[in-house]
Amino acid sequence: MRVQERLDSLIDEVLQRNPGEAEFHQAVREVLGSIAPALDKHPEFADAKIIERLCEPERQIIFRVPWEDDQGEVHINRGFRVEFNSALGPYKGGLRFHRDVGLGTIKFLGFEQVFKNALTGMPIGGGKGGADFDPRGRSDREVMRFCQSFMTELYRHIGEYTDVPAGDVGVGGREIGFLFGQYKRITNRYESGVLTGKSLHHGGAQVRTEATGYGAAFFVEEMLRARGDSFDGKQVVVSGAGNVAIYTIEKVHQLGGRVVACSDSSGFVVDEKGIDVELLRQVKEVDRARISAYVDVRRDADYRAGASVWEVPCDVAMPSATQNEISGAQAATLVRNGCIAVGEGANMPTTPEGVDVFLESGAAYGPGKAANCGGVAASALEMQQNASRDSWSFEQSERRLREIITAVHASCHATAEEYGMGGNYVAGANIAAFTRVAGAVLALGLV
Ligand code: NDP
Ligand code: 2IT
Repeated sequence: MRVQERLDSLIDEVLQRNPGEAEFHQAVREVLGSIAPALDKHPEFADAKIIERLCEPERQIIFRVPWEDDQGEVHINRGFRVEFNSALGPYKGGLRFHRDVGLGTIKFLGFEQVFKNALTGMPIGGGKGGADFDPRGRSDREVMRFCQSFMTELYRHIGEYTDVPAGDVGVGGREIGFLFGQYKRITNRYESGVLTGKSLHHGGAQVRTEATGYGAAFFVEEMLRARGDSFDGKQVVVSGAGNVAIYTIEKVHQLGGRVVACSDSSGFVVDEKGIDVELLRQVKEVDRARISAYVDVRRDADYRAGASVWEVPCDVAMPSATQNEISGAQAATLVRNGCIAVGEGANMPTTPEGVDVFLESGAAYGPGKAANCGGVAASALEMQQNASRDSWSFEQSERRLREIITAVHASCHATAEEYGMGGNYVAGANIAAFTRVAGAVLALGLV
């Protein structure tokens, strides 16, 4: 059977074995659609059924999370941890708290994480977890009770050599603090390396908070540099207004670009003078308010409710909110408006139709597993500091992050060239990541 036919039948098998998990199917199709040339070169991976093994999580944990709100009403949520692959190191990946979370979402994120983590070159496997808990509008005390209940089950599955969660949508410094507090209390172990994204009080690392956004900006800078271009004078649109978006905006400004718009799930803000990061941080991180509050202070900025931020013309688009937030039509609008580069801060933010539009347009398109790997790479640096009871300066940490992103870009770029698909970062990222993780799986024997 031809390699691509074999991969297509594997995709069919994954779809049948995992019904109703549309986002997981999409992520599997994306990777298996790119790696045929790598299998041609490495028939040993097919003989040992490495791809079948990569598509089946090593372990999937689903649990009940009961908690009480401030009025004494009882709520029951569902918690997840999918431990996908540990060939390269302990399972590593974030926790997402969002009302739409289900097993298919966590599996897509865990699958992506395996390849993303392989790309970083760090010793980390891949996993993901979370809950269908909606933190919006909840008090600090409610969030604390939820986190404590969630950890009361999760603690038995994690550990610095086993599985190391971090943040994702809805899980930031506040939640990691509550989760670490409960882990420490239950286990009576000050095991800093069990979670990353901790505060600086508890063994957290400099630059972890900023790393995903900073890394995405560095990755786009590298893509532009490879074309003899730079951020200088570029108009940039960022979606989202959370952790990734805020630090993407900050770094793009430092690199010479101007971010004119950002968004949340209710609408978007356009500020032609450039988004004021300090104000955005105040609105989102301190006040925990909606983005519409930005224009209450910056009176010359515009807020548009219910509209898509991708209508705003830009040279560079940096989706940093959620999966499938750029449709084929929205990608076409971006390209028509002159967009020449896309760097995905979010995981799988572009639909397959949108990806085709970007690739056909010749834009530099940096897929999430490459463009947003700075976050998890900085988590691996946090684990390294925890293991050696050390802490590095901000400058040293940012320098390491920059080196890692430069190396990831070079690896994606060179791999695409090597396989005759120069400029295609989807192929470059998938093949480079697959080759590394497949080699590690194979060498462990049939486990
Ligand atoms: P945050 O919770 O800090 O912020 C999320 C932002 O995205 C908010 O502005 C939110 O708006 C918006 N958003 C979330 N879900 C949706 C949705 N369904 N529709 C529209 N807007 C939505 O999360 P992060 O910034 O950490 O994560 C953003 C993306 O980056 C995710 O895809 C995540 O997986 C990815 N990522 C995060 C990393 C990290 O280190 N944190 C690392 C690598 C990738 P609203 O408040 O209205 O919901
Ligand atoms: O999607 C991601 O890479 C993250 N949410 C960060 C994971 C981590 O372990 O730092």
